[in-house]
Amino acid sequence: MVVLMKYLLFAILAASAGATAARATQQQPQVIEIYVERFSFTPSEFRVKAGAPIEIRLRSDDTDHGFRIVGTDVNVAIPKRGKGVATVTFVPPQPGKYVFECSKLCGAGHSFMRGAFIAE
Ligand SMILES: [Cu+2]
Repeated sequence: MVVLMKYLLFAILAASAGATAARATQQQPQVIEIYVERFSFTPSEFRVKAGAPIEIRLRSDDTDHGFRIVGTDVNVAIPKRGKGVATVTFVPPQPGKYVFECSKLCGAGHSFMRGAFIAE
């Protein structure tokens, strides 16, 4: 049942991405929606598949932020609340832990704005 729920959730997210296929295929990225605010990412931890594309959609709930995956060239600006969504497409090349952090100075707690995802 849990597996079915996860599948349904993925199908809904894929549909919202404009995908026409109702069934998940290997080409369709796993979509992760992240809410960003001083001074956290929500969710700040999640799991993905190594070697498969992921699409991370970042939405700010307050000011400008940034999103950088440490050790990669991924670094995007996240516009302030109501000004749009930043989208990152990324393929984790190998299993492991990928740390991400805010790359735009956004206040006193900026350096604590971190998270990580596990590729397995
Ligand atoms: Cu910041």
